Order: sequence, then structure tokens, then C-alpha cells
Amino acid sequence: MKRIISLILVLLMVMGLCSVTVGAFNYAQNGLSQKYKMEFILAYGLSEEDFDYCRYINILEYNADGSETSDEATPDYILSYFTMGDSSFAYAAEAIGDYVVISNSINSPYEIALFVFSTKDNTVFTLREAWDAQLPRIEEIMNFTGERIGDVNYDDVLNIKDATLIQKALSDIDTIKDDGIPYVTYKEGDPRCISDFNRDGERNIKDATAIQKHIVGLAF
Ligand SMILES: [Ca+2]
Ligand SMILES: [Ca+2]
Repeated sequence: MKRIISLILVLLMVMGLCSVTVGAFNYAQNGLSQKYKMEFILAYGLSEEDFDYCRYINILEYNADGSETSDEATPDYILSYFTMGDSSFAYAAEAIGDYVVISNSINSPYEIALFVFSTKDNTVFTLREAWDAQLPRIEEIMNFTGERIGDVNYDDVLNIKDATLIQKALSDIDTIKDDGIPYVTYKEGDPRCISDFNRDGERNIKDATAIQKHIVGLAF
């Protein structure tokens, strides 16, 4: 799903469209993006020389209240996909909060090449910091950049269907594709496995039960 969105975005950029709304986010690749690129780098504590090495940056603008952004108004937050000069493109995944997120730069000098920039106070949050601070609309951001742990059918909703799919996979009636984000190879016990809902390093019936309990608001 995310790969399809990325391909569509790249295609639209190639076609010369300046911005396009994806869900509730506005994807910008215009003069405004270049302005934020510099602000973003300086806010993160990098030197202006580093700017030359920033070869790739994608911007998603959004407002805290869910309203649409425009070229005229400053968005409240900017989600950035950020790659430094010598980085090669290779997908890396990391478990953050209730999600597994991806970076497209395993050699980035940062924990993961996804950041949220607050335009109000020029603050840069790593995705983990953004999750810990529970920034506005953080779940939408995490869903956009990764997968919810336990959402084994990848429909962006955690519900009984996911618990059922885990049960079927355990009985070899069905399979869980990739057990993670399709870009990354996972082994059972990997802390990034999407099916390991209770985070104990194993996929078993306890994960299906934990999802069922979570759905009805019980601790697991
Ligand atoms: Ca699901
Ligand atoms: Ca488990």
C-alpha cells in the first residue's frame, strides 16, 4: 500500500504537479519545500555545508486540526523523508510505539530518516520523539509511514480479522504476507514482526488473544 502511494507520488512529481493531497496530508515538492529543507536542516543542528549533502527530501505538510494546507499558509507540521549525501537506498525498519516504520536510508546518520518539523517553534522531532510526545495526528503519520503492529492483513485497521488471520496462519490455513513491511525480510522473533502483537518475540495464539482483548479494551 505504501509502496503504491510512493510510486503515485513520484509519478505525479515527474508529471510536474506541485502538490497533491494524500489522505489528509498535502504532499509538496515546490519552492516551499526548499525553504523548509533549509529550516529543517538548521533546526536539526546541522551546518549549512550539510545542506549540500542532503540529496533527497520529501515533504508532507499537515495541520494539527486536520484542515487542508495550502501554498499560502504555513502548515503546523511537516513530515520529512530525509536522506544525506552518501546514503544508499536500502530499506530499514524499526518498531516505534504501536507501529513498525521504515526508512529508505539504512546508512542515514540518524536513527531513522523520518522526522516531524513543527513550524511553530522550529522544533524537529524524530519519529520516536513524535510518538512519545503524541503529537497531533501521530497515528495517521505512523500509518502513512509504516504498519500498525498486529495489523497482519494490512488494511490500516486493527480488528478481529487480524486475530483470525493469526489463528489461521498458526493452523497453516492461511499465511501472513511478509510478516512486516514488504521491503524488509523478517525472521520469527524479530522485534519488528507485525504479527507479534504482545512483543514477546514469538508468533503464537497469545498474539491473537491479545488482539481480541485489546479490541474490547482489556489489558493483555
Ligand atoms: Ca487489519
Ligand atoms: Ca507474541
